[in-house]
Amino acid sequence: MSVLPFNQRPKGDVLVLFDVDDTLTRPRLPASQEMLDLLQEIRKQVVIGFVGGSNLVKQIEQLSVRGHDIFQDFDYCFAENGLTAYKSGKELASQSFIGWIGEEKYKQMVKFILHYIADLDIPVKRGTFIEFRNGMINVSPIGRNASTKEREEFEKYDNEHNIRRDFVAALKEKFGDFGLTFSVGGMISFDVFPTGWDKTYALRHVEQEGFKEIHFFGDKTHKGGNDYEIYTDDRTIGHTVKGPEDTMQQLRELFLKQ
Ligand code: M1P
Repeated sequence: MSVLPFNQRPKGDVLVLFDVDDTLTRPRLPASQEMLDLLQEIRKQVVIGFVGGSNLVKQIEQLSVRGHDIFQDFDYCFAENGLTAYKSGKELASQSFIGWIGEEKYKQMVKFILHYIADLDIPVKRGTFIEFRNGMINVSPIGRNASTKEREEFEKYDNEHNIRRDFVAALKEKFGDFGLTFSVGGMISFDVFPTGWDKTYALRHVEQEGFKEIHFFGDKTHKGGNDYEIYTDDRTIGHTVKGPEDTMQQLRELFLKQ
């Protein structure tokens, strides 16, 4: 499919950014054909991108599906809140979490986290309790190897027993002076990154592009949710969605109705 350069699209000075889980797709699941088609439809007019908390591998699993390719389908790909960034398929320069925090502080935190998880009495534990990423670490008490069913059960259990809330409180108490943000964005884990490296980080990559409007669509736009900062940022027009169906409906209203 041939894609018009930004300045040849009717609204090439409008950027529309999307969260991934529960905005473009069901959490951790592939996008529907309907969603993928609709995104290409609105892309004929505007510039589009995603800003996910997850790493790029997971976004590829969710969006490079049904013969699609994220690098061809999205003008901007922002993984890990924009710490991994691509424009028109080309990688943009970025920073790293480990470079920022340093090995010593990181080691102290890993020791604490793994001891804390070892002592946690929860019904199920799997593997990969810390996922080391470019711009953050992701910590999961049950482990990232949990199956879809185990994820759902953990989320329910966590809602009753506040496992993640208490874990984050313990980390804040111990490492409050490290300048970190702890963000619960999904079902089984929380992200840890330098304060300010939330989804607004992605906006740094488009600052010089002169967009007149930047729309952001996300589901976790409430305070404490991982879409909150970019949703409330002065540079964006925020839209809260209830899930992929709602995103599609709002997109049709905003961009396809004449
Ligand atoms: O995109 C939201 C979150 O998705 C995953 O969370 P979980 O595995 O807990 O459902 C993670 O990739 C997390 O980093 C991300 O913020």
